[in-house]
Amino acid sequence: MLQHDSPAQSGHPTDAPETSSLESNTRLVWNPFLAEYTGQAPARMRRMELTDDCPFCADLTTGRVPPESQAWIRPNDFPALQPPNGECYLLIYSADHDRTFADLTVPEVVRIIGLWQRIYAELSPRYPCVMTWETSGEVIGQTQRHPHGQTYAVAIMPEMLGRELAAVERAESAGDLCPFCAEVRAESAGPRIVLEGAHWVGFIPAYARYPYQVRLTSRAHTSAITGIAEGEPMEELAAFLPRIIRAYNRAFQAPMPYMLALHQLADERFHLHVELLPVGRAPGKLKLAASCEMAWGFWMNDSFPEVKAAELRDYVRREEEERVVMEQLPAPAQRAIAAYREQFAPLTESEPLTVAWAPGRVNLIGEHTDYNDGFVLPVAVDRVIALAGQPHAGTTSRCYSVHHRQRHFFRSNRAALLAPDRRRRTPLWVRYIRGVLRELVARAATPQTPAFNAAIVGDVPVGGGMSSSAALDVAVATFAAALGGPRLSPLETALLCQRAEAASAGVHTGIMDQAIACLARADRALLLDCRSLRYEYIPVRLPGVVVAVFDTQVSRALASSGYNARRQQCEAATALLGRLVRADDASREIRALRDVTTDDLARYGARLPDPLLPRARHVVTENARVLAAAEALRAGDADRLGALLYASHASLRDDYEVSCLELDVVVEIAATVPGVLGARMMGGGFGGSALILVHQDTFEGLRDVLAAAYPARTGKRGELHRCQVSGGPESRVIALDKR
Ligand code: GAF
Repeated sequence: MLQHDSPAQSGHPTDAPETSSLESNTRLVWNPFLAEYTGQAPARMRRMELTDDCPFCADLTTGRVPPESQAWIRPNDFPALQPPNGECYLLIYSADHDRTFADLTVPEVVRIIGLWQRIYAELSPRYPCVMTWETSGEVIGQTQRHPHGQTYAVAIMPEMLGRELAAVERAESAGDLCPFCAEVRAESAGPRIVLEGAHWVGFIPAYARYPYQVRLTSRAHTSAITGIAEGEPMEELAAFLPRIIRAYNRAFQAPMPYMLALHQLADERFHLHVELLPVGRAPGKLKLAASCEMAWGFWMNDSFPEVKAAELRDYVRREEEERVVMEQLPAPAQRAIAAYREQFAPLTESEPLTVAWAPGRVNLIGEHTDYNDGFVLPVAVDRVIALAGQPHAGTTSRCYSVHHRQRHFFRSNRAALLAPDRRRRTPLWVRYIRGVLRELVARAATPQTPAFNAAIVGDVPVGGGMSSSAALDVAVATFAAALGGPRLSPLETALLCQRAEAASAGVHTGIMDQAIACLARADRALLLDCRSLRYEYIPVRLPGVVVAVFDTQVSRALASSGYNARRQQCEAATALLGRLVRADDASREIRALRDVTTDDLARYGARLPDPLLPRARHVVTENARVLAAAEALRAGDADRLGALLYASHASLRDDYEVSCLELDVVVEIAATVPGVLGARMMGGGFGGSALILVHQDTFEGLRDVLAAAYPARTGKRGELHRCQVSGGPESRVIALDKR
């Protein structure tokens, strides 16, 4: 595994040669005054220092253990020690140049601990001391930023470990407990504790040299890292190490240079502990060693350990709380927070961060019925658009869209929002945001939304027929409310967002997308009467059935599609049918196609100019299908629901003519797969996504069939997603520390 020459033959560490030959690259020199060795290694002057060309990134094959892993052990090219005096190895932890030890997950640190064990097991039989460490920070001499640590196997006993061993020996001859075990007992639950668990105790020693110096000692008496059992003891260590470093970063509001060193010896009396030595003494105050420390070895701690331990405890607790909150957020909300941190001014503790999100939707059935005062049956899915940001006292709001990789700003005080946007090139996503804010300020006597900076991230495919624009609108309204702007009811919000979309994008949509984005509930479909805006939740109880969506990757924008044209055709059909019906029956009023029956179509349809009859027929039959689908859903009848989906697609394709080749192909292919219950195009049409109801056991098979057949027939790739029926918009105010 490890490459090395013959070990030192000299035996006892204190027998190490006082000097090795001058030809050697490294040597140990005895200091008779301080009774300690100094290493000398002139080759280290040639080390490559912090260049942009990372030598580790350049070679991520040599020394990989085990193969395919994300871990590498290599001999150090610029060793401080060579046999017989010692050996030096590099431990590279990640292929990702920009990660740090503090960013690593528990399983990743467990893997690193496995490396530490491996290298210790290899070297400890041949050397009295194996020093493993991990460091970060230029000021403490780290020459490569790529996440890595080192191990030195040394032929002598380093001074500090020698003294620690002597303490153990003194205790033993006095018949006392191991002093490390005694220290763990004394510190547990005491004022110097930073964090403690069932297996490890982290504290600032009473005699610490540095304000934030932490010792992490195992509760079980074991002399080296190889004594740490897999499972809980190892996982706790793996969780604690990065947690302490993250607490340092919080304390210093910046990545804090530190050294993380394993103290271990192949002597059963010794007690393994990890020393963490941050070199900062206070934020903005880096000091490696004061004069009295450098010149006399007399350390002067600038603080009391109890005070600093309380501080670190608090950072650890806050970090834990933040982690719990973060884990509960949808992935885009987490990414929006990260993007906000990257793109905007550093966070301060006094200004909490607000994050808000709203879902995309899958419409089970009821397409192009909403603007005809008809019925729809959508569900929200587990894909959202999220905004994360902070308010500020100015008048200019700044937004960064991760999807568009664009940053944009606009004046967001009342007067500026109410004035027309004269900038011709304002991107659509900004027009949506501004449009919602404008509608909010246009309402009389509502609280004002403060100006803000925010980052936007979503996983609702843009132009994918899952209503990303309504999700953005509703997320903005939810964000504004959380910042102190107007708090509206879900339906008021939906109507406001519908107006905003019409004004900012010029698309006169129905109310369905905004309504489901505002009103959604997990595991429920929304049966919405788009005339009265009365609604009913119907549980989606279809055991073993997956709601799948196939993104055709034909992007479409409502504005440029025939959406508005269809709407006008419906209005024209309504007007004509209204006149014809009332001529025969003055008591009837036809306000929208909702009021037309199939009998009316049979009787008057021939008098409608082309293409108004098929357009009206779609709406009339689709409304009936929605009500039938609601019944099927209530009864848990997935087959019936599936059949209605196919019928809806045929109607949208033939009568309403809003499908396209790709959508038809998906539905055709899906229909050939046993286990598929039904499929249809979804949303405005002309591209976007198709909905497929499929038995869970068939889902993967369907994916394979589509992956082969869809590209063959369309030349496009497409993608199948499984969706969860999820809840509506939410916001959180999170106290996040600056890092
Ligand atoms: C788009 C619109 F925004 C909705 O209002 C609805 O009309 C849908 O197309 C078609 O059913 O998503």
